[in-house]
Amino acid sequence: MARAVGPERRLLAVYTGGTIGMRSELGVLVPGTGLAAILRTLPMFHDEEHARARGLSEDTLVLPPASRNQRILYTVLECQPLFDSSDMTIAEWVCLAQTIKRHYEQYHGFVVIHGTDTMAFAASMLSFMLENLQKTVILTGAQASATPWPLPQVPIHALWSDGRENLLGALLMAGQYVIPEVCLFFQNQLFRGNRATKVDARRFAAFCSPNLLPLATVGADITINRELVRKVDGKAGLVVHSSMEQDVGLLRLYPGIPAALVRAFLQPPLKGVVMETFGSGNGPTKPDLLQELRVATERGLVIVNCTHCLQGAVTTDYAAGMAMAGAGVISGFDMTSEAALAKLSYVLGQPGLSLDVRKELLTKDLRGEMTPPSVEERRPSLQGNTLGGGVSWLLSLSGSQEADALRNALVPSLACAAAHAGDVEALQALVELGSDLGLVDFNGQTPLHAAARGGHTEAVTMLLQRGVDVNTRDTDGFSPLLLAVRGRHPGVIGLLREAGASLSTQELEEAGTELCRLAYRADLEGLQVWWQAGADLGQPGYDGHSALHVAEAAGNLAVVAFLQSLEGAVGAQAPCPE
Ligand code: ASN
Repeated sequence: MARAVGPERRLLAVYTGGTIGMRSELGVLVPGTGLAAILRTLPMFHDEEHARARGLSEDTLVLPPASRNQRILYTVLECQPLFDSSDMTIAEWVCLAQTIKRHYEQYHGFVVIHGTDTMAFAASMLSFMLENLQKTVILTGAQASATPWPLPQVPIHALWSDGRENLLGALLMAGQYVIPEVCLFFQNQLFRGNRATKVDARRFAAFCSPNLLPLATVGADITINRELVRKVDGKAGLVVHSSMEQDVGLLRLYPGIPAALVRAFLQPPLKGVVMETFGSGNGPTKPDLLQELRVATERGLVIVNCTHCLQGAVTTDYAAGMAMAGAGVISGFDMTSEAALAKLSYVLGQPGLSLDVRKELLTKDLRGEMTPPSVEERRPSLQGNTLGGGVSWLLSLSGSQEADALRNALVPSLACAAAHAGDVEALQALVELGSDLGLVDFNGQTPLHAAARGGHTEAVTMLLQRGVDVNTRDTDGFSPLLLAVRGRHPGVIGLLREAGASLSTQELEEAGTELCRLAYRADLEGLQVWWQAGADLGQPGYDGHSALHVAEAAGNLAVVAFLQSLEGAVGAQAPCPE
């Protein structure tokens, strides 16, 4: 961000419509043409004397001097047709972005005069469409004028119009400063466009930026929050992304929302949805609703979770938030719904990307639109060790093919480490980065093996919900179930059995000797977990003796009683859970 230098700063003001230029027709406000002609008659917007002395062309207006040795000249480009912003769509905003691109070299900065109703959507869309912006783009407009109804004249003429102050402020900010972002100026505050949202239908303070301080505040002095303003990205030229996906939608959950309604909404041709959830990203945990979400995300529909609260971010603090993540819904952190919708449209509109890459992009801050939790916050249990530090660094990399390849190679081992530590949050972070938790590490183990070995029921549940195969064998032929038996984790064994896990013939045959050893040592608990896993406790050991023979010979009466208590004693297997 810098103070603009030079005796003359040229701006293009693109007038798209909105209350600022509306006229009253049959008692209602409709977009009005001729804004430039009106501005020409208002001394605060045009210094006719200077224009004549300077020999400026008819279409160029000039502000009275705002500082010594600098004049702000501007041209109003009136769109045809003009819109109440309620009628604006992605197509109009693409045209707007292309207009800025067409005039990019001729002007130092741009002001977009827009209706307030969808201005936050417009600012968010433009922020993604305009990449490598090196010049200031500011959207502004007016609230409904406070002039008694019906309006005798256009609001910018009306005595109580906020439009004059807003437009003048936007022209001054864009003329005097280089703020290489899409911004929104309203009521003396300059917001990052994709952080702003409309919060009032009548008051002049119509917008706020709930999760980011204003970039600048205008009072007797202008205060710029320099550390917040984005830095220009080298010398890269402006790129306009016109291929925005139009099949994106916004769904607000409410208590008791029927699963059938959610299903109806999530149908093709929809490709992406911003889902507004309760509080810190929580939603109903009804299995039928979660099932609809899961089916949709598995079909490739991208769902981004945004809180419907004005302030705050999506977390997985609650089971009700974790359930959303478990259904494949991506966290939108502290994005406004407007920004999330625009980002979805941009990310899904990019040609030639895989679904995983698109999902990964959605979790990253692309235009200052969100504050993702720091890597450390996301993976608390991986802090403090060398693997965690290195991997955190790698996961934060993007853009280079080598970095992506390296990261993909490390993800299975990292996922296994997280699963073995029972770190569901780290597993979730990997999911949000687009990682497949069903991939195997160098031992042929999936994270489910690691979670089972570690006895972590929560991690096992999450992995099973994500569809990790319950019967995968590692390079030694071991299943997650066998590792849970060896680790003596009855809770995990129960979950795996419910999910359809069974010991293989090889695992069962090899169990005989182990069962005898346990019987000899009077290890009742050891025998019980084998039984719970579905082993035949009558399986003979290497010398043909069964566990019961060994227990009797060793005089281990409790073991004998246990083995005999199993229906028909030896030979019985635990019933498989339904
Ligand atoms: N309906 C108007 C619009 O968005 C509201 C306004 O600009 N204040 O175009």
